[in-house]
Amino acid sequence: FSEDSTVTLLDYGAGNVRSVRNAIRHLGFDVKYVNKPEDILNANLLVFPGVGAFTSAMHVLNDNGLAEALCTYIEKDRPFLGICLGLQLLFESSEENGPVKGLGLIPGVVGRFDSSNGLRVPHIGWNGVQLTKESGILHDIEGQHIYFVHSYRALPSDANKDWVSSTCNYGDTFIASISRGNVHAVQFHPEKSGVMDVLTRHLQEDVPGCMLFADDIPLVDKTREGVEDGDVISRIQVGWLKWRNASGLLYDRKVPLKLKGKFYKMVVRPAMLYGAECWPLKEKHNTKLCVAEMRMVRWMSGFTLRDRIRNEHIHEKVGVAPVEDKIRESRLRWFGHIKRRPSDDPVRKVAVLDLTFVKKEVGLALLRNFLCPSTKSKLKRLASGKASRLAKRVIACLDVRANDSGDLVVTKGDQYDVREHTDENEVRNLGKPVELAGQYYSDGADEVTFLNITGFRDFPLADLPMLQVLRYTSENVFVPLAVGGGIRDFTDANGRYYSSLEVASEYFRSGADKISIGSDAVYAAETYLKTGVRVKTGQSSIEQISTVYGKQAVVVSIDPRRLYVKSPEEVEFKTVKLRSPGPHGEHYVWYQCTVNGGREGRPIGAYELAKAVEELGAGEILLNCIDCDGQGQGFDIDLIRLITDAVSIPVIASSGAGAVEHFSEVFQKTSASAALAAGIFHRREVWVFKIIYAN
Ligand code: 1PR
Repeated sequence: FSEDSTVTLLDYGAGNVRSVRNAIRHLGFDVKYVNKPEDILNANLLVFPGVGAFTSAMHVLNDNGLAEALCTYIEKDRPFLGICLGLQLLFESSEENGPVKGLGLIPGVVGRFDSSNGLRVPHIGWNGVQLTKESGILHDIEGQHIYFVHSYRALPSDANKDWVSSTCNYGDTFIASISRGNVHAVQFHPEKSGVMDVLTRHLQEDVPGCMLFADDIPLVDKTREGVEDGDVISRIQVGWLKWRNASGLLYDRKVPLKLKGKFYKMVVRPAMLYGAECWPLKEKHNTKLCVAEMRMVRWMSGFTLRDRIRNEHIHEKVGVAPVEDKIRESRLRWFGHIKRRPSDDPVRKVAVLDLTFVKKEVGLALLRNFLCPSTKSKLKRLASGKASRLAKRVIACLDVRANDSGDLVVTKGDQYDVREHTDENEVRNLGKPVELAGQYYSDGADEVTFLNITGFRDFPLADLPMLQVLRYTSENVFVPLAVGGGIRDFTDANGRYYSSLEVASEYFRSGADKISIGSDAVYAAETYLKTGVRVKTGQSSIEQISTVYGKQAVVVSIDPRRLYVKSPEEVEFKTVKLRSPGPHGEHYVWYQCTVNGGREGRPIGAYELAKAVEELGAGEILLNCIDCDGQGQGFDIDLIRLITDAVSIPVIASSGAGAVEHFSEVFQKTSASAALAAGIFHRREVWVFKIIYAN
């Protein structure tokens, strides 16, 4: 390897390479782009962050002579890192819009995930990998969750087993990474797998709620040794345990874990990444058995008690994590909170433990291992145990618009009304977009979504501040960024026509990983359904953008509102039977789609729209609900069930979160893949993100 700290980046202009560039720069390297085949042949470190669709990528590579140069470079075992499509293109061919020939360096065909058995495709979110051989760059991701977003995958076989360095499970076991010599490629996105230190940060502040804290438990090591799913660690060896209850009384306990007379056992579930369940083993003092039906996943929950307790002992004990090599740190400590359940006697509360492990920017560690091979440590042993499962995502949403003074602000409405009810009637201002996005990233959000809520009337390419927001945000936020608002065809005042694809491309170039289409998706679905024969014209924004950038990059944002009816026959759209009668004694509701920020109702239901946009090529649905927006009363479970049943692409539940429990509820009662919230995060009512749930 050369001492040169310049990384050559192969950008063929079909997606967001900005975040890869930013991640590389963040690690102290310069970036140079490939313009011609010689740039590849002369590279010292070549990164190929393939994004978009296989066919268009291969066209660009073939047309510019880049394909041949790439093969020569890789065959010479020069340092190479392919990301996502950058892995797939190395195989013989892909079924994506094909079959289409790939570079043919690795035996195998890239095929689509099989969604026929109820699997939601694309595979979007945080999943774990199993290392199958030592690669020199993967050791920091062992046992961690990392970010995937793709509909196609290559499968391991005898023919390619020399290449495969890790696998992941989603429906079937697919190739998560390949490594041979200096050539590496990963199906996941290291540049989007950054997770900041959640725990340490929050322990430096006053924390609302009670906390349990235990130090030096051996569970971490156990997990790393591959404890099997279902293993029981009945005696949790805690160094010490301190607990203040709601009245401020301090409890101090040594092993085994025993809380207010209840013992807990813990079942390790590596399938959920650090997941565990705990419940009372025995009852003492005749206390009613309270099942702490907790599922734990990555990170931790928010707090449910209203009491604010200053817990100096916790602060003192933990302080700032003594982490020398911050990137390597993947274990820390765990703590929990006391959760009051409505049915509980307030004196005898259910004690719930949340496991929390703090890890640091795992994906960046992988990039660093590739860029600075001297820092790499040998993988001591390969992970065993069962494969992990895709985790549910928690997404922070920032509704953005210009206020009356022209500044771009984060705002938040109640049922889409974002104005203060004062004499001035000003736009509610909740902060600055870049700052808040950075805050939510460091709080542990899985994704950040920006919605340019006046995009339906302002042309986004004239809205340079929004593009700037994306550019600045993507410099320091290493989780996926989605952006919506105004994605449609447009003719400006000078008569210049911009296709929705051009608009989306500008967003991708500025740092977006996904774009979200609202109003235009409604019109596209209406046109598509109107013909009765469901002919795809290829002209809609959904079709155009997903063809070039891949389905996984296209989200459709639905803004439905409830309309109550006495019987399903009253409307031609799918209705839901109400559990309690509507405002005028109705027994059914249908969800009418709206456009222009909820201002105009359209003759199409959310169910019909969801099905149509999936057929047109959307990869994900962001499901809002105008009635619930900003109300803090929980998600509309009926609506979410209606839509998750209608489609096989991932659905993001949105609107109405007002407490941590609402996240648990939506994940327990529906098959939503992610939950999005705005108000509770902006108001700092819940500020620890990684909510307690995995399947
Ligand atoms: O139609 O393609 O230009 O897209 C416009 C986008 O802007 C759509 O995604 C639409 O949902 C959004 N939008 C337009 N007007 C508003 C508004 O609020 N006046 N925001 C708006 C929609 C809803 C969610 C909100 C959740 C969670 N906001 O994004 O963040 O309801 O809120 P909560 O947790 O506080 O309840 P186009």
